[in-house]
Amino acid sequence: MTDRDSHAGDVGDHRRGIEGSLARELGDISVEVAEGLGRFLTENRPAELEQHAKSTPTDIVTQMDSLAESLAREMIARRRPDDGFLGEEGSRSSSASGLVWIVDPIDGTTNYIYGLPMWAVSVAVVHEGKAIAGCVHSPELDMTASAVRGGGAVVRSRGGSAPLSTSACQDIGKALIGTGFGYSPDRRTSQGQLVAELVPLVRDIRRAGAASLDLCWVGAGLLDGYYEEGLHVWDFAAGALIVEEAGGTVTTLDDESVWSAEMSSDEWGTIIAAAPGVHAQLRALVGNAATRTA
Ligand code: LIP
Repeated sequence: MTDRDSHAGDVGDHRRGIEGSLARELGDISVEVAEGLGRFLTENRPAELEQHAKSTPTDIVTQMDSLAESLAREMIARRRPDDGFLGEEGSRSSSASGLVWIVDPIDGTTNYIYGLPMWAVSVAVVHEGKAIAGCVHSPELDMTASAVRGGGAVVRSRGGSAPLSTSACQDIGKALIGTGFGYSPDRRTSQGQLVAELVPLVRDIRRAGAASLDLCWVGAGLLDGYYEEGLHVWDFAAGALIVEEAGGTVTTLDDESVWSAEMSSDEWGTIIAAAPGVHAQLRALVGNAATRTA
């Protein structure tokens, strides 16, 4: 394809939505950036991490979060100079192309600080507020999950690769459900009360500490569902696309789409991601429990 053709393809894609070779190129870039940050974060981890509190004393950012976000911005700008950027640690730039890259450089920062393996780099690119391609890469778990809208979701791990598909679970009482908790004590109190309501009604609960990984595990059928209140778009943009392309359903508690042209940095309400056989049951369970514990 000549440069002109690729630019023509760019313009055409934007008018009719992003598809075909551009979507695949964006998917490749999301994997390249996520894995590049993964190498940086593991190979350059210092003996001592500088820790600064954000919204609460336990909501921490390290120098590695900030450095990785800068690296993501540089890598993307080299390949897609006209695209916008929105990062967890404050990087923002407007888009001249209609595409915006949304990056959580370390999802699961607490796990990264403690040396627990459940942390990941999450990279997504959105067009008109809807993820077109995305990647969640976990260096410590040797896992790279990625998806292109309309092209399915795949995982590469331990030298092999396979398509992702959500579980066949049809009964919420036998469902393994992931969740997470916010950083504010008040929110954690209500989230703790809610999870206590759910525990006897599902198979079990898992709390790993990284939304992007929880979402990948729903896409892989390793969890039957996941819910969490108070995420930001950088936590879920790539993982939600992976769930959808793996055959799962992702909505808000009110059964609304999680894709919004706003794609702001604000906190979201509760997100429900699940295999199709239990999404409605999980949403009802969480909704009823939230009403009882409000
Ligand atoms: C994390 C989320 C996780 C939530 C954690 C934390 P961070 O994001 O991915 O689902 O339960 O409390 O918010 O702050 O590590 O990027």
